[in-house]
Amino acid sequence: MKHRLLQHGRLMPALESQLQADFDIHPLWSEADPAGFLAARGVEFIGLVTSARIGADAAFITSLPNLKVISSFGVGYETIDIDAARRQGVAVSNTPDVLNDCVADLAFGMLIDVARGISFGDRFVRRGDWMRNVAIPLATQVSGKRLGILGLGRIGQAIARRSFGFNMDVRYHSRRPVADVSWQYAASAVELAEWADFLVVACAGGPATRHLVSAALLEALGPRGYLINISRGSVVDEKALVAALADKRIAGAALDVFENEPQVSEELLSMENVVVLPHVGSGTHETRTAMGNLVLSNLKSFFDTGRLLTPVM
Ligand code: 8YV
Repeated sequence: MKHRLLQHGRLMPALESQLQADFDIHPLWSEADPAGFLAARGVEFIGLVTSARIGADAAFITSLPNLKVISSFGVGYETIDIDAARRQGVAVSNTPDVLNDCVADLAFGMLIDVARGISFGDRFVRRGDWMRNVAIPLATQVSGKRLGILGLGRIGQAIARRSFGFNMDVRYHSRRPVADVSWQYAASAVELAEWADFLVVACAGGPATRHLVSAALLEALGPRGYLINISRGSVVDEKALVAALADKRIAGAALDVFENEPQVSEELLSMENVVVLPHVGSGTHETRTAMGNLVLSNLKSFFDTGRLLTPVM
């Protein structure tokens, strides 16, 4: 007999097909009245498949009284109420590690883009400014500069390693110093920003890091400093960021995530020294396939052995 699972939100077609083949899975999005459906039939489900974007809040989890396991697509799990899951004895897994390289690649690409003006140069050529002999502004060199990393987890370390080829000096700030790394620890996020030429945000989202990139931190980053965010929009006080960019109190920003995504403020869209991307840190065939496989193998492992491969707690 196949295990009865609920799917919260759409997933990649290949993953949806495999879930349908392996499980008795019900797509909640097909319900006209999801709350009514959960009230009537929530008891049926022992597993939930969701994603970092959609998550599962406390009310959602309690509407599934027989739930045993949540397998989530994505490394971030701030949208899942872990305390509620724990209270109900529900095991939760995410998809860490398989996306480290992919997200770190993009972070570095964004860093080079905003410093060297790759997206800007592309727009410049396409709109005919080169032909019209418009002066080409000089950019900022990347090699040899100071790279500050906010959050030296698995992704942060993959970003730090990429700096070797660019001969950059790396420091980081995390909740606490990380053992067995050679990069210097900065005592605070503001101290790190003060030192850095490029500040890459790679910490987890959620209430603990909300607006860690504050007006004061941006002030410390300064008019020659660049902000790169591949973590969560919530980490950056976006109003403060827009104000700092508008007043040229920082040099530029490259953002893959936003406070209110998919909405991006008109101010950010109008700035030439801002690179904007649609939350695609893990968005390659290779990585999304690996994430999907980990969603499946976590479920298989849980139902076979009672243990998840990559539990979040
Ligand atoms: C996901 C992400 O693509 O892994 C995460 O936490 O933010 C992305 O890699 C996406 O959020 C999955 O829903």
